[in-house]
Amino acid sequence: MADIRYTSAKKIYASYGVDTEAAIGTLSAVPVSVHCWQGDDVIGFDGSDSLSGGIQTTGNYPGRARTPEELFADIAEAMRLMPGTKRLNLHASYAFLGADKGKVDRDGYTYEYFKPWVEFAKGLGLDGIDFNPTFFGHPKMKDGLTLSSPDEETRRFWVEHGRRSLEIAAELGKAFGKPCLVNIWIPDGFKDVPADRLGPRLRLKRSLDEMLEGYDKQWVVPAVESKVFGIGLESYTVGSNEFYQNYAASRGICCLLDNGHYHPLEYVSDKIPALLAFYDTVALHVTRGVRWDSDHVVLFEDELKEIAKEIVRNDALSKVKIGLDYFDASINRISAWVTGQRAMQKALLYALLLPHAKMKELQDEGNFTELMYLQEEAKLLPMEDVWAEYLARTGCPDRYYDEIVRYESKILKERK
Ligand code: RNT
Ligand code: ZN
Repeated sequence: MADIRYTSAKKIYASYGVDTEAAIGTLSAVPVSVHCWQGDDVIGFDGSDSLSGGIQTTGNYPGRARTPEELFADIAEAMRLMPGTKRLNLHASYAFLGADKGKVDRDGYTYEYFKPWVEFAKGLGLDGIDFNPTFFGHPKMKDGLTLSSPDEETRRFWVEHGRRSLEIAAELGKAFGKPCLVNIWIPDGFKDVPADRLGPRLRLKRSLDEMLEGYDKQWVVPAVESKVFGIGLESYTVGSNEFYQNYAASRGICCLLDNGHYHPLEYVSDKIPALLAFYDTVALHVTRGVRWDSDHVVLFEDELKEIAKEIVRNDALSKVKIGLDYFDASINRISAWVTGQRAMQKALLYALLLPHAKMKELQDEGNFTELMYLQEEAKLLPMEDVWAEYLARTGCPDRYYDEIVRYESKILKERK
């Protein structure tokens, strides 16, 4: 049955000039960086027991991973249900400190503390590890500030954490023979009307320059992530979009666009080609904001399709680094992980199955009537059959909900 359906879909797509075999082949090779933090509500291993820094998880569904062992098991289970090429996106707060816990702080982290992750990721056959210094969930944030703090000791602590993170990332890159993306996001901002908006930005600029001095250009790709506001930090964000775009452009590093980090009528799908006109690399945090930067589970929705279309039709699959960033604690966390990753994969497949050359031609000819007709036709083409074939070839179960239920009743239920 599946065979018949795929054969028929292949023919239908071919009649539009689309090669489903090529689409499946391309999709299986695109790396998607899967965030480690969906499994434990962004808490980490290094001492924090709650989230701070303007971000929040909501919900208290049972089964949160409370230990490194539990998180490893959950990631392995989730990844088993995720088709395609995967990388692991790690935060520094997930360091294995062992006997050094309580003795070493984030300004003293080294690659040693992350070796278990490397072994783990290699065991799962992952493409590599990406890394994030963790500038939140820590007592050294002073008055909500880290790299932009006017307190020199605080600022230096975080600069050192950033430097250490870049060093760790170089080792991670070498370990997999692929560059490691290091995303810099800081929560710094103010709840209420600031008295000085420039000062913090000048300090952030200086801190970033100090952090990035001499980083390993072969193995590390640094990126900066802006946002509009955080919870409790509504009036001012030091690391705004304009700040980071100018910083990245002037320093030859990369921008990371999180699609929850803009005003609701601004679209990251439109920002991708704008940046591709100037940058070789653009990084993404794919998320889903509902009314605010809520980090809901990514779903197969219009804006996600547009994002995927901009990556695919601009031949930018190797230029755009796709990473996931959502955290839902109100449903089974493994299901949340898998659903979001599959939505990203579906969106990429959707985009890979569109007759882009023909559509561009119609646009350039000014034939907007036929373009609209074709865009509407394309929406109902039998992508489901190609998706099912893709899953079968990657060995991933089609109906993964049964697997979620099994793991929940066997493993998660035991976590009281
Ligand atoms: C926060 C940013 C940031 C974090 C992760 C955990 O608003 O999106 O990327 O979600 O680093
Ligand atoms: Zn993000």
